[in-house]
Amino acid sequence: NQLVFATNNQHKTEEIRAALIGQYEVLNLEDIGCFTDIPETADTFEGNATLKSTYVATHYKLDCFADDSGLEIEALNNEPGVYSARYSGSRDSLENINLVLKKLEGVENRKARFKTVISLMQNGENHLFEGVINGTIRTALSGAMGFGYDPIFQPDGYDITFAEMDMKEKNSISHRAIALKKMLAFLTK
Ligand code: ITT
Repeated sequence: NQLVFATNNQHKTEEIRAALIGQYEVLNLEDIGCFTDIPETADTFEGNATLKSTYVATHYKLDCFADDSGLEIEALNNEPGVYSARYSGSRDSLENINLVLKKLEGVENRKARFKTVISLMQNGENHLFEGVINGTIRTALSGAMGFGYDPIFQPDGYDITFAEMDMKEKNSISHRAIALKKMLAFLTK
């Protein structure tokens, strides 16, 4: 069983592969020979996930899914949101994290959530699945695992950040894992 995952993000590929191990073989864009930077010009997660999945479905005639995700911070009017990957103008995670920490300096409301929307293109139809996890933004980085904003995101009910969890633990609660479970339920029904 193969699934094509329309991503250039190696960390996303690793998390999805770990979650689907023994169930599906996951091919990413590199694996299907697609080296295009697919334009993500929509202003919603749904829109951008759909642009990525549609690109592969159209150009490669393959069913596939894509994940658009990001961090929404309440005190910043839900920024960085769809702009999470390049919030500071660069894709450098540390620069993006530092910008968030600077904007939240002295701010008491640290509430945030990670959101993933998966778009599954199957037989020309688009199916959307969403996953959300609530948490808070730390005042400093902690942990070296994961990627992106993981070192400053502490999920509710935990006293460690995503970056202090191994992939298995993150995959047991994350926004991406929740959306993925919904897609799996759809695929196996
Ligand atoms: P693809 O579009 O190729 O899949 P991308 O990195 O550009 O890869 P997005 O456009 O969905 O992906 O941007 C998501 C950004 O949000 C990502 O680069 C991280 O900065 C952040 N992000 C998403 N999920 C995350 C997670 O589980 N942990 C930490 N940061 C995350």
